[in-house]
Amino acid sequence: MFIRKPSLSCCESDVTPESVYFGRRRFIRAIASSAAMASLAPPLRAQPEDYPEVAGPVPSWLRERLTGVQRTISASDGDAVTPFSDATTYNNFYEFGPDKGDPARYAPRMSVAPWAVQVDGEVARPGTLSLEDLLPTSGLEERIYRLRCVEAWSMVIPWLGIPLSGLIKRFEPLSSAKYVRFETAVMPDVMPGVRSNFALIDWPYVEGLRLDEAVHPLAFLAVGMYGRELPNQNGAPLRLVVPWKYGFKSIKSIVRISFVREQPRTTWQSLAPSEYGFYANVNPAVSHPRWSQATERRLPSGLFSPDIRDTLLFNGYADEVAGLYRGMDLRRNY
Ligand SMILES: Nc1nc2c(c(=O)[nH]1)N[C@H]1C(S)=C(S)[C@@H](COP(=O)(O)O)O[C@H]1N2
Ligand SMILES: [Mo]
Repeated sequence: MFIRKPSLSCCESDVTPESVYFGRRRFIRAIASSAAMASLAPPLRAQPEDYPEVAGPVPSWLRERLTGVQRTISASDGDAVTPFSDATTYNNFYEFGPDKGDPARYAPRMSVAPWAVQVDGEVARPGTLSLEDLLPTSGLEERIYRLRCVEAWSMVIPWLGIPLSGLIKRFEPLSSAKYVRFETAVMPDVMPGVRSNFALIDWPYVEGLRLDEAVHPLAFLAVGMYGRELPNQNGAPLRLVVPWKYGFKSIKSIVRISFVREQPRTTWQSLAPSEYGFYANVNPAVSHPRWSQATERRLPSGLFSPDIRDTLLFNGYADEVAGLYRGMDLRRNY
């Protein structure tokens, strides 16, 4: 999602040879039941000590809650987890710059403790909560999900966090609440991308979901990954993970959650409405205007031996989420 003024341009998938569009069809096998889960070859659970320090000091209460997370739901179809070093050095976080390496370079300067989240709009219980109050004292889960960027690359990441639905229920949305809107922190002092405004983005970065999407059991709020806290470049201390949608929906470093009546204007949709929609459901049959979405490059992927795979409808989570879009024209609602 590069800017080549005045329009946005992606370059990654332009190099994908057309021949690979006709690859093998994979069967969709996702998070159906724990029995089905158990039959998948589980990836090894990551241990925190396997990974180097990439963030500032982490509050002890968070460390405590992150350790001892037992339940692991693998909805990655048994695919290998992407190495930590790739997931933390190849990032999109435009606040820190346009290059994939910029977030790892600059985001560690962001201070994420203490952190507060404002909750407002059409809810019975609005307020400003510290991250500590936002998280349950126990019962964090691990979810291993595929992450598919609209730029046609993908990873498999083990997140730690909570289902979004539980949090939403706590705020008691009113019947007038139809959408949930999320905002990222704006910290010009430590965010070169915000200062330079190279991307023409009207900060803060905004994302949104329909309320029924937001309470779907797969929608997740992550506070950690790979058995440890979130590195800043991955959206510390709190980021959304919506595995059936393109990665830009999974907004990072959230400071505000608003319950609203109207469909929110989201960042990429505002920048290039013909290229990035509100729904942004992963769909191999609906091309981006400038490149195909039929296949993706699974990272890490060598230049001369790219790991090209067929993209799956709803990123492989169709059995779970297709019902949310019954009767909708997915081509129009891209
Ligand atoms: N605030 C904010 N959130 C963001 C982005 C961003 O630029 N700013 N990029 C999005 C995009 S395009 C993707 S693919 C994912 C990447 O997440 P990762 O770096 O943890 O892999 O974050 C998403 N969340
Ligand atoms: Mo993305």
